[in-house]
Amino acid sequence: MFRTLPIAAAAALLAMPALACDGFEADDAYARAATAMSQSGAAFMVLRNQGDSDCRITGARSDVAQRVELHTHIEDEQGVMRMVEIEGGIALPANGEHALERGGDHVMFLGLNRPLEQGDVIALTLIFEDGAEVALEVPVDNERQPMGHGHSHGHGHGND
Ligand SMILES: [Cu+2]
Repeated sequence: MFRTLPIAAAAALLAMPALACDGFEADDAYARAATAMSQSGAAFMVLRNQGDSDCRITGARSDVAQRVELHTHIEDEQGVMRMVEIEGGIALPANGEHALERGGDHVMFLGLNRPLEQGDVIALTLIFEDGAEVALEVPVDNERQPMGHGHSHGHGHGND
């Protein structure tokens, strides 16, 4: 009885069209680099899945950087925060959301092809597990302060 379950599941998958992440939406997206000389930058946004099925973002690309990775921060054994690639991508449960924010998960631009200048709009493509892609236009906002740090009266020293 149980032995037949995987086959039934596979058949059900085949019967369904390969749907993209239907209810996907990216809100409040912005990109930044710490300085005009930075070789890397990052993008932040709120990822929303308003659809009824789970989906997963497994990659991204952009013409602004040689490599684009999905990153998160972890604290290593020495208590130092490090950035690492998110294994398996970013899961977006049905009717759920996931924030990409400073100090947390983010889209990382490695090897910038050009500086991220205030007011620029960059193209960013998110790639889903099923191969579907969503193209976003992301404004560069180097002046944006991290959430939860209150209003800074200095000149931001971005360190992420
Ligand atoms: Cu990173």
